[in-house]
Amino acid sequence: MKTNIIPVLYFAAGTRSSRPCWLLEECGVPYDLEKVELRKGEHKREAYLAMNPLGKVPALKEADQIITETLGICLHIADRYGAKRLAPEITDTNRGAYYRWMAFSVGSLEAALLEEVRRKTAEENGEDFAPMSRQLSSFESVVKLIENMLSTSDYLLGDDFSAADVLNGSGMFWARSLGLLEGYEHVWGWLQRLEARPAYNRMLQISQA
Ligand SMILES: N[C@@H](CCC(=O)N[C@@H](CS)C(=O)NCC(=O)O)C(=O)O
Repeated sequence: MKTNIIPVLYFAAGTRSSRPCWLLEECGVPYDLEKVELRKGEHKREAYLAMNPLGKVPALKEADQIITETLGICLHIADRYGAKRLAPEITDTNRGAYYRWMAFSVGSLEAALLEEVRRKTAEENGEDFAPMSRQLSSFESVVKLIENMLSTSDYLLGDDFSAADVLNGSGMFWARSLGLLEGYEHVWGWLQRLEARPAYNRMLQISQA
């Protein structure tokens, strides 16, 4: 088994790639960062499409293994490099809750947020808003669930920070920038705790470099 492989993160600032970047910084392990210039269309060139045929960032390369999809990459990083600090162990009673919140970040939070972005765009263009699907949870129901969760604990899994805070927190930073978090004091407090983390700030510096 290969043990000393340095992962390479394909990254573009201001995108979902900030999530695995933040997580790698939390792990404190060596990794290489390959910046992908979206404006130059580098993610649509043959070399990149060979890694991710969808032409999207992020992607993670480890020797011959390529992982795409932010959630998949983050699940991998937390288990592989997190030294048991970013994900409860498989036998831990919190592992089920961890899976729930990791999946929630994409299946519920991100889906609801994308609907809010569509709603805002329709409003700005003076168009009627037609929901993508009635099956999606509303952003209000999603944020209320997180607000309720955080009224009794500092982080989504309780006292301990985990990769679930990175994924859901990143979504909520976006929601805050859209003005969707007024009145959710526990979510605001949690985001402030996340913003105070040195690894989060290193990720921001990397994004601005
Ligand atoms: N489901 C994918 C979505 C990735 C995605 O949409 N990435 C965006 C940036 S946040 C992208 O690469 N956009 C460039 C484009 O579509 O041309 C994931 O979670 O990784």
